[in-house]
Amino acid sequence: MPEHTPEHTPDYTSDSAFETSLEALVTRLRPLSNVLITTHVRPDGDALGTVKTMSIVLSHLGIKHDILLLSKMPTKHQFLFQDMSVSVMQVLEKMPITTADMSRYDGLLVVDTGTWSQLPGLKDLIEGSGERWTGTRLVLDHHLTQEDWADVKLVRTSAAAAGEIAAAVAKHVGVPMTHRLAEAIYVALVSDTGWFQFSNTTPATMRLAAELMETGVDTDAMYQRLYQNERPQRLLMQQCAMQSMQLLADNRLGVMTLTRADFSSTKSGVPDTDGLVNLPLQIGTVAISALFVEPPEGGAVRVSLRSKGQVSVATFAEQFGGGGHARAAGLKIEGTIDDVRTRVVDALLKTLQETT
Ligand SMILES: [Mn+2]
Repeated sequence: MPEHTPEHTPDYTSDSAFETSLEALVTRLRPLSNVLITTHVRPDGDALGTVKTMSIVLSHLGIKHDILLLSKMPTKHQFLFQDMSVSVMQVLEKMPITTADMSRYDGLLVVDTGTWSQLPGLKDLIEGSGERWTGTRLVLDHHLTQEDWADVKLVRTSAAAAGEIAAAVAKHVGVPMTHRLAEAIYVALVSDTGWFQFSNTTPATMRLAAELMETGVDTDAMYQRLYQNERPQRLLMQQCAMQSMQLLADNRLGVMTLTRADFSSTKSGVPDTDGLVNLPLQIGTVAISALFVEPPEGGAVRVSLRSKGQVSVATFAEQFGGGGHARAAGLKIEGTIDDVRTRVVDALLKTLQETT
C-alpha cells in the first residue's frame, strides 16, 4: 500500500451544483437557432476539441452554427474538422465577419476561456460601435480567471479540460458517442493533461478516457499525429529556447527568451513555441518557469508561466493583466523584450522570496 494517498478533487460531474449549471446552459442553448462558436486565440487541442464537441452537440439539437477561430488552426488539429458541413471561419489577417454579420446569430458560445483578452477582436464585434449585439452569451470553461459578460457560464476549474465539461453536456443531451465525438473529446483531454501526466488529471478524466478508448479511438495513431508530427522548425525553436535558458533564485526559476531573430533564423512562427515553457520544469529545483516571446509580427511581448504548484502563476499573472490556471498562466506586456523580462523576472524573484 502506498504510504500517501493523494486526495483527488471529487468528481464535479456528479455534484448537483454542476448538474444545475449544466441544465442552465442547455436551457439557454435549446431555443437558439443560429450560434457562433468560438474559443481563445491560438487555439490548442482542448480549445479545438471542445469546439468540435459542442458543434456535434448543437447539430444533435438541430441548432445551426458557424465556428470562428481567432487564429489559424494548427495543421495537426485540422483532421478534427475535415468532415464538417459547418463553416469554420479563421482570422488570418483580419476578422472574417463584421458587427453587421453578427445579426445572423442569436447565440455566442465561447469555450475554453472566459476573458475578452483571450478573444482579440471579439469584444469589438459584439460590443463595438453601432447597434449592440443582443444575442445570448454562453461560456463553457475551466479557467480560474473569469469576467462577467456572459448570460450563462458553465465553469468548473477542477475539470482537466474544457472538453471534459463539453463531454458532460453531450451526455446530458443524449448525443450518441460516435467515433468523431470520441476523438474530439480525446484530443481535448490529452492536450490539457499532457497525455494524462499533469496534476489536473483526475479519476473522472481517466474514466472518460477509458470510455473514449472503448469507442475505438486509436490512441497510438493519435499520439503520433499530435506529438510526433512536428515541423523541424519546432525543434530548432526548442534549441533556441534551451540556449537562452537562465536559472535564477538558486535554480528555482527557469527563464527562457525567444527573440524576433530566433524566429527569422529558424523560419518559425509563434505556434512553434507552444509548450516550450515546460522545459525548465524538468529540473528538480525549478518551481517556476517563464518563457518570454517577442512576436515576429511585432506587438506585445508574450510571457508564458508554469509552476509546479507552490506558487499560483494565475495570481501572479493578474498583477500584469494576465491570467490562467494556478500551474499554467500567461500575460502580455507592451515594451522591449529586455524591459519586459526585467520587470517580470524581478516580480517573480520577489514572489519566490515570499515562498520558501
Ligand atoms: Mn483548456
